[in-house]
Amino acid sequence: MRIGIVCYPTVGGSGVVATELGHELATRGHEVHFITYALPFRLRLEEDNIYFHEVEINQYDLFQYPDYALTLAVKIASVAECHRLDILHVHYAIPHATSAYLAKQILESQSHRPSVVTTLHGTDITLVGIDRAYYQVVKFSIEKSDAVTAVSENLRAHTAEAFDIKSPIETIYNFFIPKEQYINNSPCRHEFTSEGEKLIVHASNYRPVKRVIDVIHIFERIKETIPCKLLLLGTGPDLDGVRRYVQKQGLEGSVHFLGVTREIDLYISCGDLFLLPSEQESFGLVALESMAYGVPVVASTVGGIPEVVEDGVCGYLSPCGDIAGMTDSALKILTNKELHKSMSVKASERAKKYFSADRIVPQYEELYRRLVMQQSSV
Ligand code: GMT
Repeated sequence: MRIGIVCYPTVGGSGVVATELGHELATRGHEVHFITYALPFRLRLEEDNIYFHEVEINQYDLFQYPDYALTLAVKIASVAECHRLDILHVHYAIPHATSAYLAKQILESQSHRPSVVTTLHGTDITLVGIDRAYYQVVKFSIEKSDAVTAVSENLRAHTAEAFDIKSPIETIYNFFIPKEQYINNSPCRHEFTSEGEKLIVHASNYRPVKRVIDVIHIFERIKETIPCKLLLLGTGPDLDGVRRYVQKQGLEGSVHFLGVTREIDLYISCGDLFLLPSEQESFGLVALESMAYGVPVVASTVGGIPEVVEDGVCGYLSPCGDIAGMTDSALKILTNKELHKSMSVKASERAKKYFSADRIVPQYEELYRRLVMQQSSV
């Protein structure tokens, strides 16, 4: 099949999933066209069957704000026509699903038009989509897609209810492929810890929804009981506040700020525990990444996290904001070697069994085939 993928090219989970899906589809023989405003940061253009089409950002003086949704629609229409796309798979509803609808309208007179698949990732529904400024257009664009998927059962149910969607939304979970060289191997652990110290890791986009300050509060409490270090990956609006707090508490020697890195796997895989105390998380890709490397997760019982992290098996879940509960869970795991080992093994087994590319990618291929058949029978 010829498949167009629209996603955010930045470091967020939706862009990562879209990019890796594109690569998996390409290795399975499909022709994959990425359409976005910059090269997705994990895209390997040198690989077979992968193409990239850049969307221009219009800087016309009259526009106080760039009109990305429109230039994206025009680019989608032109790529779809030129490369006879069968499927257009857009990741993150805003504005991608709307631009896809518009592109299909532009192509109205064409005999061959792609079917539009919209994958909802989380904040496009729970945070931004639900905002009154976007609600109507998000509902409309979901309803006009030829198929809609959500990355967890929780997000599927939430979307159907919040947007009163009667048409089916399918749950297709995210997947993750761990890098062989970091499985059971932590080449850089010694850079952050001394003998006998535990390493706790957190990675996010430092938005309020991630509650990164809770990570620090939990870490402070763990540190009162056992020697440990904290590794913080990523960047975002709350990072400065976190840095200030770390300084105020005199924790600079115990907290490593690594910022944005392409080598996230290298660092996640060397942790003893991953902390994810988010207020909302439709899936929690980073929790899956940790599990795949055998790193147990302590997280909040929100959104799709319980579908990914099996409570008491691959880590522990507590209500959002329960600093004491998450601290106890973390200490339980970090002070009991056998428990840590068994959670580590079960976490990687679960990641492989339910969230591998081999399990998930065929579900997308099956969906695409269904749509292509429907289209050709019209
Ligand atoms: O976490 C974010 O706000 C970024 C967002 C994204 O687009 O990358 O993440 C969402 O999509 C990820 C991939 O499907 C999920 O793993 C995240 O849980 C989800 N974030 C939220 O729901 C807050």
